[in-house]
Amino acid sequence: QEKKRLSYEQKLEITEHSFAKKILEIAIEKRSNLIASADFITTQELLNFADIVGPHIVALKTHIDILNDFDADETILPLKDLAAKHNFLLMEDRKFADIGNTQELQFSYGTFKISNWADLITSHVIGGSKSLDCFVNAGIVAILGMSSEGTLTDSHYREEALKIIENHPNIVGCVAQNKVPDNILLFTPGVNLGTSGDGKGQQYNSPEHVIKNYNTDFIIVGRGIYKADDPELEALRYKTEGWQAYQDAL
Ligand code: S5P
Repeated sequence: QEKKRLSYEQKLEITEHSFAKKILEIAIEKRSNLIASADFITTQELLNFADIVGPHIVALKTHIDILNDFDADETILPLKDLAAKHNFLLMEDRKFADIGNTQELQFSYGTFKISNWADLITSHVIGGSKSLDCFVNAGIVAILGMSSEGTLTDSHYREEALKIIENHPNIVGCVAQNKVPDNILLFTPGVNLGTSGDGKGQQYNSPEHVIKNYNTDFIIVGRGIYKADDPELEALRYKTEGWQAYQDAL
């Protein structure tokens, strides 16, 4: 018999990191494994979207540096309120990729002061293990493999990256398009029910495909939801499909 995946409850027991525990607790409570990617260029759209899909998601993933009108008071304060109101985590998809000292500066200073508000941050591991020591008081979601066509994250890269990911205490999980060991939470983007690509290299699979084949813990959906005519209805559809696929895999 094929080995079944671990449940979120089982993962909660084996995980050490406080942000890994948090996202698992939210998943169990909301019966959701959905992360919405909110790739908006205005604060108003970002906040509206967060309020609408908030009840259905475990985390909202941002690219805070694409906002045309970012303002700490006008953007971050209401966003934090919405995260508290609807109980979701804030995941800043910064994809750090530098030496430790530079990442430390990028994490806490400049316009966005990510360390002040992000629960989870994404980071490449290309700078080596020590470069990740700076990410304290947040959970790192490390980039193991990318979803885009022609990515350089080949099997050799991923093998070496996984050694770093498995051994760094600040890491809660990774972004990948393949199975990973049970003690690392798996976040999979490149999820869309309507299309197989975007003409710009992005490659899509269904929630069912990634959850069944990679044992994905959390699906990350961007345009599939925020470009829909009714984003709330679409969020519910991805949430339902994602949860059903998870239950079927247990
Ligand atoms: O390999 C990756 C890693 C990430 S974090 N592929 C991705 O697409 N992402 C991000 O997920 C990407 O930056 C975008 O914010 C989101 C996917 O958006 P969509 O509109 O293609 O669903």
